[in-house]
Amino acid sequence: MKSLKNKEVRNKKLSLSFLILTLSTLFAGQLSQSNFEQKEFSSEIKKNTQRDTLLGPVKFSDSSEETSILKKEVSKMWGIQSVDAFKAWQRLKAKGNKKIIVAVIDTGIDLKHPDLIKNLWKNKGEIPGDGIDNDGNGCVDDYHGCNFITKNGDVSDNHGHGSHIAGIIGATHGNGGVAGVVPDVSLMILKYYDPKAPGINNLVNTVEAIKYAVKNKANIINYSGGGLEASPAERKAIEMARKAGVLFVAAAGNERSNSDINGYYPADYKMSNIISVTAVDKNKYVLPSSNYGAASVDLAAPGNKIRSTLPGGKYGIMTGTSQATAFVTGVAALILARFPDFTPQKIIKHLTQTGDLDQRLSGKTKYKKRLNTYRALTILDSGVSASGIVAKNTVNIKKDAFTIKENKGLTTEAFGGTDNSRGLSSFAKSMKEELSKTINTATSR
Ligand SMILES: [Ca+2]
Ligand SMILES: [Ca+2]
Repeated sequence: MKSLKNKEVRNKKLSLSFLILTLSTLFAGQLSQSNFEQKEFSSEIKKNTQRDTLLGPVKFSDSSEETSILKKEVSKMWGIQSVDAFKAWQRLKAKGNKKIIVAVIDTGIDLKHPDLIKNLWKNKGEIPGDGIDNDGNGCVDDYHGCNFITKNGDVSDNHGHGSHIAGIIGATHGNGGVAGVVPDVSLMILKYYDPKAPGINNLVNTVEAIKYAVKNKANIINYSGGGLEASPAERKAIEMARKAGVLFVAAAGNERSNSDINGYYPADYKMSNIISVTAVDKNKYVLPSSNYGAASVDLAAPGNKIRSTLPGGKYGIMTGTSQATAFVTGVAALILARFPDFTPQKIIKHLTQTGDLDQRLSGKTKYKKRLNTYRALTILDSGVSASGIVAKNTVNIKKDAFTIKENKGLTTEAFGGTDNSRGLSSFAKSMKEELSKTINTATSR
């Protein structure tokens, strides 16, 4: 009976395993120089030890042109408004720090995008473009990151998902485009998925990307993807990240499913360095497509019709827990820039304890909290021990869980991110019907 029920749930999960994504592209805004000054890390830390706990209204005292452009950017971004990021940037001067490295494990990035070009991580051990693996790490010319499909530094994005996620996290401010949560940051681009490379094992590439991020001293890993089956190799890689003090921000998934019953991985490994994120809309309701779980999902963040960067210097809208995850990653980077000694566990504590309490999240997330940037940076220790924040280290691996492996009758491109064992947590709307049609091709990994 139970297995039958589980089977039904899984079938339901799969038949609804799509995510509504709308692309509406706009031409790139005029590139202008960002005037944000890079402060010395030490003075930043010193300054940031001052704790502002006043939660009054925002005052727009800065009338500079830069602020004026930023306000225009933010006016088109409901998510940024919703998470109180503008207040944190203006009042606390919380802009992040280039020393904070965020690994974005995704479809790559538009390396030339005016909003992203200044925030790309640089591998100091590698000479770009000489065709030689200078640092001997197995990836040739991995200057801004690595493409695990081609084993080289070509991390260009021919899907759009990765560029979108990178922009939510770390688009620079003030050029008239979009505003990232953390405008000063180093984005390490790790490409695990390419819609134009059929037959690639996304899970294997994911595991390699996690290891790369840890070895190259990323502080935070953003993983806006996942799959229905747990992987010991993936878990081991995230364990390696945990030991190295790397925070792992993971999408709860878009399976319309209760994650307390049906795991989605890596979000649901129940490890102390993983924070699982679901998505809310402008009206602060969890999206019907988003996974939820009173025990499994840690935090909610904006994930519906989110405006960010797209390949070709463009901008557009996407929806899903992927986007929500990127918001949380951005705020985590702001926290780390402000409190450099924070462990992943303490960052998770801050994110989950300081958010906006909302009963609409009851039964949907563990703490009924929605991400709030300003509060995460100003409210300290609310008396809950770090060990009380995350679930115990017990893995509920579903032995019979399965995932979509084949994509019969479809091109890989049309099928989006689910042709292998790890998929993106937001899909193009056009893929919706195709996914529904081919859902019965699912087999175990
Ligand atoms: Ca290399
Ligand atoms: Ca090289």
